[in-house]
Formats: sequence, structure tokens, C-alpha cells
Amino acid sequence: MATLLERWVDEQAALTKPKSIYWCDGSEAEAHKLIEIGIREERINGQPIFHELNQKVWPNAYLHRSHPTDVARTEHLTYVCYPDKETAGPNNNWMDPEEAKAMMRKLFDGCMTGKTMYVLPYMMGSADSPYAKACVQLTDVSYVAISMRIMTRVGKFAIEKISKDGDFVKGLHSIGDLDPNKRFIMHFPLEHLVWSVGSGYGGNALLGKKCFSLRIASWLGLKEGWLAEHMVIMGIQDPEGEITYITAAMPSACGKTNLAMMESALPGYKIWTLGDDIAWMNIGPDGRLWAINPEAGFFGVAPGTSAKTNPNMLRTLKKNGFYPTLFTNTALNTDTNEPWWEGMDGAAPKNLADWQGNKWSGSLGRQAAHPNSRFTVSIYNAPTLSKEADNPKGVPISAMIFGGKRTALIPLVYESLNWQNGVFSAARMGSETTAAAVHQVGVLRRDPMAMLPFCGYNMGDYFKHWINLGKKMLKPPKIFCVNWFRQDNLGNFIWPGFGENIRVLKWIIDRAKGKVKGRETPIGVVPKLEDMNLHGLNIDKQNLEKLFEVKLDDWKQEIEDVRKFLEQFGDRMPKEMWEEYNTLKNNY
Ligand code: OXD
Ligand code: MN
Repeated sequence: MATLLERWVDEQAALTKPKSIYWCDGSEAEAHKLIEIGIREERINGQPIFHELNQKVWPNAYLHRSHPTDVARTEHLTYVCYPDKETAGPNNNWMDPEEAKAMMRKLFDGCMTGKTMYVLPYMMGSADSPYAKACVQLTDVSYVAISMRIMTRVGKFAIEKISKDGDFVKGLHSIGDLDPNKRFIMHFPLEHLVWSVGSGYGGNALLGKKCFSLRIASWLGLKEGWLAEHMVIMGIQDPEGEITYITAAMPSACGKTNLAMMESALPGYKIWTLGDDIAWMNIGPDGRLWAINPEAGFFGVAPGTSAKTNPNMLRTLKKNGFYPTLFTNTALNTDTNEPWWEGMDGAAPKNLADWQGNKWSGSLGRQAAHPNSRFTVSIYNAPTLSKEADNPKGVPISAMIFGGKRTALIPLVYESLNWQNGVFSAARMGSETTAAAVHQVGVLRRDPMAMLPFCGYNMGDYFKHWINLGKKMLKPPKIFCVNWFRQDNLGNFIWPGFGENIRVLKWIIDRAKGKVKGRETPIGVVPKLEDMNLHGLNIDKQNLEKLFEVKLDDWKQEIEDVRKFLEQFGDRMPKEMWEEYNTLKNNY
């Protein structure tokens, strides 16, 4: 008799009408087979899906070029579907579930004709974790199947868990005809279901990532008392060998991956990586917050990755690991058959093909790699991988960091006064937009907890959920805000960033352990200069002061802007947020 899973797959196949159905098992042989199919058989836009790169320098690595219109998340075509619009909130596009399904059924009808449907049974979280979830994604592109095999844990264990639980998270994906007007990413949180059509881009098509692990999981977290967040998880080892675990939330393309695997500029400190994008956090039996990374890979931004900014990522990308490594929309050095992007070490090679495969001429002023070009690589390739990465319980979190890209106003680091005050600081976070989503780049938008594009329900309820969880914890993590991007009067970044960020992390863990005092300001506690290790940095006194400056006049407009943002949520905005708002306002 057909199982629940087989019946569901059959139903989807009846709708999408593939030529064949292929059940993925996660094996190494299968990876080779899918890559071969992508090189020799499947086409997107008439082009092969994969190009084999120089295997001596980049072992097991392949280049993928997407359709030129399909290069980033499409937030305007991403919907959450509840019976009522209020539950989705002003932070989401909403559609009635029945209406959405009727529209999507038409788009899915026969969309896999002549193609293979790949069935990917996978786990988010290590298979033996009580917090892990079993899922299945169907897709009609080898690129997506291979990417899912890198980013999640694909294998028979997921099928076993599904038959034990009698339940799984369902995802149906088709690249469709890539028409940007027929590109929809539909979430049905009440049914643990995602339907995505018309895009092969990671955040739209790898349904375990943003769609399930953030949008749907955030909703499950609300119902079940936990948090699904857009956060790095990392351990900071001090010179005594003690490791303190922290999380850090930052909007897309603001340096989370670099932070998660940073090479410390301070001797004696070492960073251990657990995750670079998503954290699922539960209150443990000890009353602390424990985090797991549901993913198993990195889907990181290539431009700007170099031996200076992230040497550990270059080591990760060049490692000959069990899983293939993919580059998407980078440029190609046509002499050496190696990937290339802006911000890589050294000058641009003489002969480059741009991200669309055309001969690149630097003089046109166009970038050779797409600004949102990416790599997809297994976390198990990382030399900084924490030995706790697969611990089913996760790691206990002592501090949480929230950071945005702000060229002015926000100090390098400050600590909130308590949990509620910290939730408010994170909720009023703003950031200048990047190329990770299709929109105007460099515009300030409020991005609470870096979750604006990913919170799968009304953010008013989300803030209340955060406040409630704080009350349930015996020892909640301390909350900090950071900003690596403050500029001087000439428009240069003041803080060197990257490996030097360890100096800020050191202050954060010193504070979390109660080792140092700070200076109170109306927004929280900033470091006293003497408590920061600034040895060997070349920042003049005026700029150093600017880094930690909290100037009354500058904040007036910010406070007004925050009020407008909070007001959108009407009655759903918890009173605690307004209490914090009023305290801040009255302090100015
Ligand atoms: C990502 C994103 O890909 O946030 O992680 O866009
Ligand atoms: Mn992200």
C-alpha cells in the first residue's frame, strides 16, 4: 500500500505531469549523476545547467548561470496565505489560500512535461535532534536538487522519520517558464506547505531555507514556543580556551558569513562556526536558550570574499569535500577556467566572461560577477566547523547580536539594558538595502531582527512572542546591537571590520560574563574606550569618538521614523514596545 508520502508525490505528479520521477538518496554517486545531467542534458535558457570548473584548483566545483532575470529573492512575489489577512500582517503579502491555490494550480498544471521530477526527502537539523523537522521537496531542476543536497540533509533517514511521525513539511517547486510575471512563492503555514514556481534562485527555490526554516518555522515557533531566526550561530574561544556561544542577526548580504567564520585578528581568540544564516532556538531544561542550525551548507555572497575578508571561506570553497561546490552567476576566468568576482584577491584577470557568459570589458564599468552572485558549499568543508555543530541539543546562547548597515547614527556596539529593551532595539533596527533582493539598493528600511522579509506572520505578534519567551527564560541571552558600517566625514568606513570585529566580540563576551563596565546612554551601554582592545588599529581619536557617539539631535528623526513603523501594526503591537518607545523618546 502506498505511504502518505508516496500518495502525496503521486498527486503532485498528476498535476505537474513529469516524464519521470527520481527519488534522491543523498549518496555521492547520485551527486555525480545529477551534475552530469546538468552538464549534458538539462538546459535553462538554452544553456547547460553546470559548467565544470578547473578541478585542480577548485575540486568538485561547478559554475551555474541563471536566467538573467532570476538573480535574487523576489519579495514582491512572495506571499503567506492564511484565511485572514491580519495574521499575515503588514509585513507580508497576503492571499487567501484557496485563491492562491487556484492560481498556482494553473501554473503548475503540466509544468514538468518532458522533465524529471526530483523527490528530495530531507531533514532540517541533524536527524537525531528533537528540534529537527522532516521535509520533502519536489523540483524539476538538477541545480535545485544538488543545492538542496548541499544545504540540507537528504537521505532515507528523512523517510523513516516521516513514516514514524506521520507528518512532513511539503514543498513543490518548478522553474516554470521563468516569466518574471509568473514567479510566485506561496506559503501555506497552516498546512506546512510551500509552492514555488518560476524561479531557480536559492531563496525562492531551495524551499528548506527561507520558505520553511524561516517563514513557516517562525509560525511553528509562535505556536510551539520557540524561535526561528535569521541568525549566525558561532562559538568564541578565548585565550583560556573557554568557548562562549552567541548568535548574530543581520540583513542579507551584510557580512553574516564573514562573521560566522572570521579569522581573529586578536591572538588567542578563535571562532567556531555552527551556522551562517538561520538559528532555531528553544528554551532548554536549564532555562537557557539553545540554538541549532537547521541547515548543512552555506549559500553565501561571492563578491567581496577574499583572503583578507574571509580566508576560511576560500579554504572551504577549495576543499575537495563529499559534496560538490556550486558557484552561481560569478564571472569566469576563461584562461584558467576559474570563478572570479569583484573583491577577490588581485587584479581582474585579462580574459573574463561575465556572469552571463559574455566577454567582459572592464571599461564598460559593469561588474563582471553579478553583485548577488553566490557560492553553495557544504558546512562540513569549513575548517572552522564547531565540534558541536551536530549536537542534537544545540549550544547555549549567552549573547545575541543585531546589526544593520548604517552609514551614520548607530554606534559600533551597544548593549541593551534588559530583555524587553533589547527586543525593542532589535525591533527598530534599520538597514540600507543590498542586492540580495530585487529592489533599489542602498535605501534605508526598517528590518526588525533582520526578519522583515522572513517573518511568516504579523510582526506585532512576533514582538509579543519575543517578549513572552524572555519571561520564560531563567537566563536570557544579553542583547547587543552592532554597526560595522559607520562612515567618517569623507564617506570612508571608520571601522576596519572583518577579522578586527573580534575586538567587538571580545567586549560583548566580557560584558556577558560581567567582566567590564560601560557607559550608559539613552539607547543602552556603550564601551568605555579603555575596555576595548584597540591596540594596533589606525583610527584617529575624533573618528574613534564618532564610532561610539550617541548624539541627541541626530536621533530625533530616527525616533519619528520608528514611530511610523511601529504604528503600522495597530493593536497587534504589544504595549511593551510602546513603553520602550516612550522611554527612549522621553530620554531625548
Ligand atoms: C540569503 C538571504 O540568501 O538572506 O541568505 O538572502
Ligand atoms: Mn539570509
